[in-house]
Amino acid sequence: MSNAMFCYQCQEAARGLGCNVRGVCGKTADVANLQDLLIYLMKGIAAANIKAKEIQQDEDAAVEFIVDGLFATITNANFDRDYFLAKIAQGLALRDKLKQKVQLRDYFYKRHDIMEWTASSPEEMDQKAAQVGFMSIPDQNIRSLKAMIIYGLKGMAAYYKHALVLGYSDEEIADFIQKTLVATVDEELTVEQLLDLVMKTGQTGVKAMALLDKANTQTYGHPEISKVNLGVRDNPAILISGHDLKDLEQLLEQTKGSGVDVYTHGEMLPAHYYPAFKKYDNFAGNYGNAWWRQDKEFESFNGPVILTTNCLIPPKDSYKDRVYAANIVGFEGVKRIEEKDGKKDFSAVIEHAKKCPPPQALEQGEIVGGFAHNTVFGLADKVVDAVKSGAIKRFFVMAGCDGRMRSREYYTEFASKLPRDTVILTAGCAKYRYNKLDLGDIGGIPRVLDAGQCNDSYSLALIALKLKEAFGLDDVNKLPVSYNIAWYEQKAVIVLLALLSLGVKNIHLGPTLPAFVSPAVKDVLIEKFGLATITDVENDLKLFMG
Ligand code: SF4
Ligand code: SF3
Repeated sequence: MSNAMFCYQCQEAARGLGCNVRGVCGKTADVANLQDLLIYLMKGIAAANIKAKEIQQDEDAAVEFIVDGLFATITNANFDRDYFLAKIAQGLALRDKLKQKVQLRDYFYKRHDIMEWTASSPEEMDQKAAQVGFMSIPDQNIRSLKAMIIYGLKGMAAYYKHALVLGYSDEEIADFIQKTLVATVDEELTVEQLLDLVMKTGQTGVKAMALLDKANTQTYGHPEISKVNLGVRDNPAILISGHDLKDLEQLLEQTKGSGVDVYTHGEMLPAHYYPAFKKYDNFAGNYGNAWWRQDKEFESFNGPVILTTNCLIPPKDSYKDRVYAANIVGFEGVKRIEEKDGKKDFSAVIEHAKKCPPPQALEQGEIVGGFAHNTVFGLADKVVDAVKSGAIKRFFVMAGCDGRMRSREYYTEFASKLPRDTVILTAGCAKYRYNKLDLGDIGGIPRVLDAGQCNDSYSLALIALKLKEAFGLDDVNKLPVSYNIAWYEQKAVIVLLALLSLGVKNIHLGPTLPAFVSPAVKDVLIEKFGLATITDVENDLKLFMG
């Protein structure tokens, strides 16, 4: 098993370059390599499935496999070697089955290694895994663009998966993911062609986010302005984290009347904004903050914790036996909640909760959220009047992710020093850097408008487009809106590409630019889109407020 790896997919990449011994996230070298191998294998599955589609022999299982596989390789989703070994064995069988179906047909990748390689033991998988990562692409700029595309696909797959579990699919998105995965094998693609593919990834990202928005709002109603309790009650409880609303729905149904409360953590907070979940008396509130504080917060919660998606950090022994993983989440020794016929049985978690003391209070009070597009459109007249009267001078889109780095204190300081006639539009776990500051309101409009999870960033794009229409402008960039986005994992990559594809310019991305952006690619992004990073609060405020 190799103890060398290379991963530069997240904002915390070691030294701003990449992790090469062990991930800052805790991912071991063997798992990082197996994730690379899974991506490589999925290119072969996609190539065969695309060909099989021409003779109506394609498999839904291939799309599901690819979507899950991409999702499982997102930062802080799955650290489990056995998960990836099993997935790779399963994937090889799937690829070979598809190969059989299309064997008489001629196609470009027929003799390519993505179709030919095989491994029958963990050792052989480890060996192959060490050869197929991004470092196998010699040219730095080609590598950078292919990485941007693959990471964008990972984010897209995550959003698409959430739509799929709610019964919403889209052939165009599924085809795009497969074709684009295969395209990254093509050694002939030029920088220009890859840049074009980056933009197409962004455009399809918009479609995936729109589909998820439709799935969520048609299933659970439009988010509405809601107060969320931050304190605790005196009952045993379960904490649910990640982004999967269907898991939450099933948990609420199964805990109803059991005497066990349910609290949200991290990115599950916005679930409180949906009308469908308000009917559950035991849906008690939100506990804690963003993902990276889970090592302390899961400890003091006292009860079991369910991780439905990223972000999981390697659990401490003191609470590891209380952690349950669902869907694509995995960690060695952590119990799994399996799914049968689209249903999950949480009874073991509920029984576990009953034996635990109630959570220890971290804070008190309430926060307000629920400002997704439908709510904001309802306030549109008020907002437009406030802008016209000068009561609101500027909007700041501060969506994205939170993370461990000290430099992220910038976002708390930035939010608190923003002039009082500005409004923050947010989504994703980045909000925890300022959603508990008392920033007040402007004529009844709160100064922090939370649209929801990172999954709901689409709302922010719709709001910008609606404002453009309300002010009769021909270009979103003429709006009094600035973008100061914090990123961490690959869902933020697809959000960024989506915004770029919608023509949004001058986005500031921090706390640092991605390690996978090479200097030459960075120059292109600066020149074409005005992409920038952050400096210090005083400077940036001056710059943004012009
Ligand atoms: Fe490093 Fe981030 Fe990759 Fe983890 S996901 S190995 S922290 S670059
Ligand atoms: Fe957060 Fe992991 Fe990205 Fe969904 S939970 S925004 S980092």
